[in-house]
Amino acid sequence: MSQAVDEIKIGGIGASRKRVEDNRFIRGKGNYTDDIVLPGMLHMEILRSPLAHARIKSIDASKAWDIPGVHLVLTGEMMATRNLAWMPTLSYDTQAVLATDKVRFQGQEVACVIADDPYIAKDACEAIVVDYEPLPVIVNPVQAVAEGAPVIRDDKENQPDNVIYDWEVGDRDGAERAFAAADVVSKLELHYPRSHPSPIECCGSIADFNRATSKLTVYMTTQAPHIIRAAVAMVAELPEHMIRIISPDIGGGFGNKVPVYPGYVCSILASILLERPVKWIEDKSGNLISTGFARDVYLKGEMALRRDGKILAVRMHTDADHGAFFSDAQPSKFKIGLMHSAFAAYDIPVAHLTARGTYSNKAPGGVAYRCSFRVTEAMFFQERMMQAAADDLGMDQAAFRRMNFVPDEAFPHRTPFGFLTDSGQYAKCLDVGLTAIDYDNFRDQQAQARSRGRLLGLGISTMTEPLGAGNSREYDILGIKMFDSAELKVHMTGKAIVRTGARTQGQGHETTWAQIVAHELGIPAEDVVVEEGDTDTAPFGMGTYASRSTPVAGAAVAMVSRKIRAKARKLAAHLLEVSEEDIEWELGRFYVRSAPDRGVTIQECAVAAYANMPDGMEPGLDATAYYDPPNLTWPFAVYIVTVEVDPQTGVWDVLNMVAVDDCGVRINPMIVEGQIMGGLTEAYAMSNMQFITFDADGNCVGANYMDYLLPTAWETPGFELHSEVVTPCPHHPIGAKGIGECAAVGGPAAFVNAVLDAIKDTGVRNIDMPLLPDRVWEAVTYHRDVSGAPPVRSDD
Ligand code: MCN
Ligand code: CUN
Repeated sequence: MSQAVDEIKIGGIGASRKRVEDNRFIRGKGNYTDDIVLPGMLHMEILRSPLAHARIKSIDASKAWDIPGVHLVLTGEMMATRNLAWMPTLSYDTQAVLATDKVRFQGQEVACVIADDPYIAKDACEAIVVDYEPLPVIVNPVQAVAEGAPVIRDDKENQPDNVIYDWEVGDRDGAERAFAAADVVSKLELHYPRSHPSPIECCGSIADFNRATSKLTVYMTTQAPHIIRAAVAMVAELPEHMIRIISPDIGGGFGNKVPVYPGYVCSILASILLERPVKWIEDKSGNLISTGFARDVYLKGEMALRRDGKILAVRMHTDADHGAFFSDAQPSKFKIGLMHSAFAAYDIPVAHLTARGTYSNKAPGGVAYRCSFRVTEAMFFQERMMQAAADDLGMDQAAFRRMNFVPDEAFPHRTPFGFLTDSGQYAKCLDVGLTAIDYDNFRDQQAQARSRGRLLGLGISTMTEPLGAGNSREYDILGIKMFDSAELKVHMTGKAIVRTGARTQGQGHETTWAQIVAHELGIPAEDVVVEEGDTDTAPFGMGTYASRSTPVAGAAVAMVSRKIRAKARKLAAHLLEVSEEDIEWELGRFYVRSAPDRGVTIQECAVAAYANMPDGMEPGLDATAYYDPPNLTWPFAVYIVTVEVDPQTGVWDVLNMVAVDDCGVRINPMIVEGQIMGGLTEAYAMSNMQFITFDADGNCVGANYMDYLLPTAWETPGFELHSEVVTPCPHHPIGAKGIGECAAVGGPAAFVNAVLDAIKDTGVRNIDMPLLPDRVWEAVTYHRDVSGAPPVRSDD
């Protein structure tokens, strides 16, 4: 009889284990960057530009220097003498650290004050006099390429205009032929507005340079400590071993904490100059106005269709507004991220995508916010286009999708843009979703309601998305290949510590990585401590974003556990006095094949690694694994929403929302559900209420929490989650696929599709997000599309 330990009881894979990190979080005992106080620490505040585009004629900081308690005032001019006025971005562009020649967006960093406390520093910022000469402002790609447009990046050689790149992928001629042969061509044009991650904790850093040891320690909110270490080594020209980046608890990242921000660089330089620790903590308006925006993409495209509903080809064009600096963190060779993952769920023979990126007088942004490199925009366009095409054909929304899905038996499947998808049961997921929402019945209700003047709508979004940023053949950032790592040390008592190159920001890695170790070794999850975020102790990794932790670092945890098991097997053979070939493994225990009662536990092997190893064996039981995934992971999701729209006010309410996610094997089902609910909440917020944009002068409109609304439990609709469909990832060691971003990526289209379905009789094809009541009302009342693209009037 098996004597294996019970996996669920020890908190292995499949156990909805409570999150261990919550023990400290719900007691208020988390340790965030702003909680850290170092002896002799000073405080830094940033002076930001009130104008979106202006020449700097002069900066007079003399009054700020005179304020008691001020230790240092940094300006662009001073940075320039140290070659630090500009820094490289993760997209091979440059970004101003502190402005020298011009300011290029409202909120841009102009000067910094370092003082005894943050209040003195803030007052001193206000005492700095900057003489600006206003310049014409650009807030969208049309203005950026207009005849006679001012050149925003006149600091750059070989930059005669505002175009950053023109890029294309796919088969132009093939698409041309398919469109010529189509029965129906369906078209759609829309704008995916800027959105903002708004984590509870803003960005920040505490730089601590020790002249005696020449070591620089930086505590900061980064999602990717090792990338930051590489960037600091480049910018500050310090050797890597003298730089230690520590990312303590993070109060939400959502992509906001991937880029390198000027505040980090300034606090580091200030600490080097003053030889004292310098803390910079961004405030909420600073965060909303100047850090890591997402999206701001204009998408248009068309679909070539056969009359029976078969999709023959897709063509897409995107205009991406990157703001004043191209600072996206993304795998460098794809200029528009993974936008070309669009339509991966559908069996489409040919596709072509063109993309142009332009500068504008807006904060740099584009890629961050639960997005996996532009996948959010890709899937939004895809699912809006699918609905428009089905409507143009007069076909049922579900039937049209089902007919075009990549069928289960077609994997591995090469998408027309060249990705390889490897697994999924798309039709089955759709069926689960349709049953849950009671599809046929709802369509009847909808027809009846319409006859009484009530507007009900149903929106579907189905998608597979590439999660897991890696393999190193195709993906790199700043030339660094995208793999990840895990180190596992099993102590003498069989307790263990695991470290990875990822960095949890709320996703629960401290809980789930221990579950992977439990699954592989039979060591109870509670006996495994997880540590991430310190470059002096963690093995090298590329950090957490693109939902890559489970696909890459999580895989490394499984692989390092297997290395430990391989060594433990040798120890077991020694203890049981048989040869290794005669040993069998069951969870938590090795035994002799011919005598299953004779066995040793993994804990007994751990003791032996320190106290009774065979002659010639290296003592200890620890290992490191670097994992380079063969492919991305491709989870699949079906989101279905029903809504009622009030034609008098344009207000819409969610009636029901069903989510069917297939992310392969779920390590911790409860955490996965939390991730989905969080993502759906963000999707709802983006589609319904979150409004941040720019007026014609480049003023950021909505950079406060009165306008940019965060839904609370009160506003958030209920979600019904389904986990019936599990298609293991064929190349992942435990069959898991990423999940962190799915719902935020696929969710928005379901909400928007539902509202447009409700008002279908008006002939309106598009309302740009957010679907604010006035926009919906305008569409219903005047039967016209409503654009949300900037500029907006300042009084909107
Ligand atoms: N998980 C699981 N089984 C799976 C897949 C994942 O149990 N098959 C678990 C993982 O072990 C992990 C969590 O779900 O605890 C998310 O895993 P994964 O999909 O690998 O995503 P990451 O850990 O890499 O998280 C990044 C992703 C991104 S890119 C953004 S942005 C985002 C998100 O996660 N930011 C978040 N979710 C967030 N959730 C919180 N609370 N805070 C953020 O800042
Ligand atoms: Cu792009 S938001 Mo997440 O990948 O950190």
